[in-house]
Amino acid sequence: SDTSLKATAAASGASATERFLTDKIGTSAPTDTARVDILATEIITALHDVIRRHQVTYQEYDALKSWLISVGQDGEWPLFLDVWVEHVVEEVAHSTREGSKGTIEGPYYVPAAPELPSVATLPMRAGEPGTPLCFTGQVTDVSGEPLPAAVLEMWQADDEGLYSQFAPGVPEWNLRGSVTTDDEGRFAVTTVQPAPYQIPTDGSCGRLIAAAGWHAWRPAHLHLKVSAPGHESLTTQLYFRGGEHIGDDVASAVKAELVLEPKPTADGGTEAGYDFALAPS
Ligand code: MBD
Ligand code: FE
Repeated sequence: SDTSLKATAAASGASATERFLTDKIGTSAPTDTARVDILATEIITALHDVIRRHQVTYQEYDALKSWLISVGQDGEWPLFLDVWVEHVVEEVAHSTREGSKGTIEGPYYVPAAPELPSVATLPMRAGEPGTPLCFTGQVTDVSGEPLPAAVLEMWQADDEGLYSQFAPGVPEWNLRGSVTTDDEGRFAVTTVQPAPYQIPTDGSCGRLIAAAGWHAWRPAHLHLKVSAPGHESLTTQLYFRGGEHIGDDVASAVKAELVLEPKPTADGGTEAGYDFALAPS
């Protein structure tokens, strides 16, 4: 494929940083002084402990300083945090929540995607590459009562692993939509199977991965935000049984409950079902 169309660190990092500053600023209210004192002190102390335990050198300290500066220059703080930190925040936030499992949001959500009916096709290009996927299911409360007019926001990478609005050359709302469930809480969405996603290798996060001998891959996934009045919104992802990197997601965001069982269809496509149960708010 044409490497000029690959998501570069500069392009996707700058977009993800801009997105975060637009959507999330103001929602992160400052906590009280005592809380900041404890958290900041313990984080800094944890770093001191690593330096002592591993006898970190001045050369390594300067490499760290230079790398931290470059993460900001590349706009890759959203990527770094969502890949290596968010999964623990999500675990802590939702450890006792009833209903379907959530997982990390990641850096590529965009609010206000095109509104679609309960039976819909995600916006896509004519001849969108990839295996057609019919994704069906039902949204209920935790007792199994259907939730009509629940909203299922979906976003995903295309067959090349590119996200619209974060990779160049992809139409603005490609493979993004807000689906409303029918009066039984059901939906049926036609899309294409996403490809596994490789985080940009040409930026600071890529340099860390190469330097540490890790890999840069996430398994193929659908992102979802499911919401209904009177219920807690669910941010989650769904994966595909047997998909590459299901067992070694760089972002540690796979859970056993979130793996779809895709079945081939007569017309050469794939179908998969998933039901969502939302906790009361
Ligand atoms: C992704 O597509 C993603 O979902 C996460 C969490 C991080 C980087 C890219
Ligand atoms: Fe993703």
